[in-house]
Amino acid sequence: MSSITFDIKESLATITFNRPEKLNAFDREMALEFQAKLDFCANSADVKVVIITGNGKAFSAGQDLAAVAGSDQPGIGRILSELYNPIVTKITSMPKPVVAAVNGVAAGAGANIALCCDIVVAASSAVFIQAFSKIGLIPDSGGTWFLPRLIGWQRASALMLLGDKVSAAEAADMGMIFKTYPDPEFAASVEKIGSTLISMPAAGLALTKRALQLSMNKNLHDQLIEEDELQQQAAGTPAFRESVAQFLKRKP
Ligand code: T3D
Repeated sequence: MSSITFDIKESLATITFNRPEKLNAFDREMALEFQAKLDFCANSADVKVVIITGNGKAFSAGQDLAAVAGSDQPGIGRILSELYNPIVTKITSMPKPVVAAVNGVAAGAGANIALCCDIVVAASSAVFIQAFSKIGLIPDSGGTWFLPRLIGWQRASALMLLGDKVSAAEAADMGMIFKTYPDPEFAASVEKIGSTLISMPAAGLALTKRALQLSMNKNLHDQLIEEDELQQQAAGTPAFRESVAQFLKRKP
């Protein structure tokens, strides 16, 4: 059975982590397969929006700790450069919205892969754990970059040092994620987010993602220049002209 399942419906691609008996922990094969699916989504004209989720009761418990103890595994540095860093880069550089639909526990790299996505939503029973400190590691997969920017340095520092469990509701309250939905409504709510994104002009979404990412490292003056440049690109698309024409045709 494949450790990743993949499905495309009406331009909405769903990548599902599929090692439920291991809480969707990543071994090397799963991480490489995930990378391949992200590459496909980035390059395929059939995909406008990507949803990442997990099968079973977990989103992902991060690195498979049993696999990392094996003698044929690369060292930690190589695990990051070969497996996790490319995943984060592929998600953040993909010119399409990527939604993390966190259906259950998200720990370690599993949590931080969710947090690098463009929209992060969670089922109410989900929890987020910066599990690294408990096993003597530092948070990786972009966690030290994203988490302080999402929730502020102090809360990020405390969560990363203590390794506390954060409920979906707490995560939403502190701005770590966008929203939480009751478990029974989760799948339908994620589908609605997907269909809303699909219905919108793709180039504008891609340029919005780019603008937000650029803003992370720029002052206001430089960001205004970036907005000017990106808005010119957006305004030059047929989708913009068609959408404005449609709007102006609306009946009062
Ligand atoms: O070299 C490097 O490692 C660098 C890269 C690091 C990236 C990382 O992600 S490091 C962080 C790795 N992840 C963790 O430390 C989390 C470990 N897991 C847990 O703390 C707990 O499992 C959870 C809090 C996530 C969930 O707890 P619970 O009580 O709901 O489930 P459980 O009973 O602990 O786990 C269920 C099964 O999944 C169990 O297997 P079994 O006993 O039924 O056969 C457990 O061993 C397995 N499992 C859970 N997490 C992992 C795992 N197996 C391998 N690796 C895991 N990370």
